[in-house]
Amino acid sequence: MKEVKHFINGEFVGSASGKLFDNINPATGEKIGIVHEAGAPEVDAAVNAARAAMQGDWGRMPLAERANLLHKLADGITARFDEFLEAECLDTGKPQKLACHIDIPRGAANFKIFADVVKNVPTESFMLDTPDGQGALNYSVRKPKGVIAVISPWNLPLLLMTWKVGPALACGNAVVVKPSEETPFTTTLLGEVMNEVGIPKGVYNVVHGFGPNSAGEFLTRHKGVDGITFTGETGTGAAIMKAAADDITDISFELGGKNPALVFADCDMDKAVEGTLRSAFANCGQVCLGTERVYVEREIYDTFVERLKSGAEALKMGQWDDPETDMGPLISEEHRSKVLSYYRKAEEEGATVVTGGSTPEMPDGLAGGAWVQPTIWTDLPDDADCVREEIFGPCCHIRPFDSEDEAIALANDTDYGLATAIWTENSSRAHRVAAQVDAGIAWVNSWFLRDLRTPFGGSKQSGIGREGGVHSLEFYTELKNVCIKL
Ligand code: NAD
Ligand code: 6OD
Repeated sequence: MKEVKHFINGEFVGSASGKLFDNINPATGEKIGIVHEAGAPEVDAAVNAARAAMQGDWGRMPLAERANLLHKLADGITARFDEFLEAECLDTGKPQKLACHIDIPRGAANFKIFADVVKNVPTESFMLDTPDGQGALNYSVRKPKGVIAVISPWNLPLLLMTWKVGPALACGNAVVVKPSEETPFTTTLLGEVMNEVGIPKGVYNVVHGFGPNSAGEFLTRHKGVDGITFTGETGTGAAIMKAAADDITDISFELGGKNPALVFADCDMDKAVEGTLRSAFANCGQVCLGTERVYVEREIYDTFVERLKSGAEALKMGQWDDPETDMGPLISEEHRSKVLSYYRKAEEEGATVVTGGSTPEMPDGLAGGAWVQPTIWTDLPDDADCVREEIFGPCCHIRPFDSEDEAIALANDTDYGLATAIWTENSSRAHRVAAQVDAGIAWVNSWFLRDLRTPFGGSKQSGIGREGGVHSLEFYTELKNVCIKL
């Protein structure tokens, strides 16, 4: 049983209140850890440590040295790959097949990429004409924003947390991270690596706890925080935005999605089926970029539905360390109740259940876990809740379309705008459709293929701002213009 403490000013500390909560393995339902819950004193201490780091060695460190440390940090994660892998898989139940290709390598890559990005950012300058003919030189200076609060979710814990901590540190900020209460392990383990590689004390701090009236809210309302970067549900984003409004604290939000996949008759069917199996069921459907709405051109609709059904039924559920396992459980019993309530609702709303729709029989040892069947529906009306609301489970609804215009209109008929996957071998169509779907990212003949130098984020209710590559500097730095009269 692990005891999970906060990581403040380079040290692992418990809560003054003595308040603890359980950490549950979602695959088995067993308790695997007890976690200290931060109150206002721990959040204060973490923010103060971060502020002191900004005023100390970290704040004065030359960029090249900082970037070098971030490369060491990435190497430190890789050196302890198996520990990170086990910690992440126990916390989430996700299969090692997924985590060893995505979660852990990205945890390291997120530090390397931003260390390299910041070293190559040019300084903008303009010469201004002046009446005396001498002119004035304008140039911009970038400064770290200060203390950044990072609030992260449970679905890709290390990946999504480092996706924010990487650019924050590369830009010279100090951070206080509040990981999801469901997944405290890897964020805490990263504290050990920070110390091992010599990141100065106070640069990376972690406080554990919940959202409202707990560590999350105390952090987002803290006056010592200069920026809040949040990944999670749209409703939580709204609550954090209200908290941030009191002090006009800057925000960057990556929120929910109800993403469409558009499958045209001119697609490569094998690729489209394989890609949609991943975009609907990877990580047990708990990926914000997942495609819970699948639109298929009518002439290939029946074949596609049949092939997706066979693929879904072939997915093997099991323990994280079984190399054959394709799909783990949902994150918690509470989340399973939510997903199962949508499974029931889909039937009430008139769905034909193509496959799944319930809970699977699991063997001894896994029977207490949060397992659900991968589920495919057809025949739901466009205004059904199951078509409009983010479910965040291994499920999708498939609906036929008859023209490109109809496909685009269906794709955009949503409050969200995070991602889309377009399947077509017609490159003109690919460009045309990608341009018209309202989404932060449009994948063509792929899904979750990420170049970390590109802008990432959502439109509409899927987020505010873009991060990735140089775009991350918009949030993690403050720009100042210097105007020198010559
Ligand atoms: P969540 O919003 O419930 O929680 C996210 C984090 O916010 C947790 O650490 C939680 O403790 C904290 N929190 C909750 N209420 C808070 C409050 N009032 N003040 C401060 N902090 C608070 O999200 P989740 O259930 O952990 O994650 C799933 C959601 O995240 C889905 O909606 C998914 O689409 C979204 N998500 C989006 C992206 C993206 O890039 N757009 C990526 C991953 C997940
Ligand atoms: O790949 C990323 O950088 C990213 N932010 C992915 C988000 C996945 C959502 O679940």
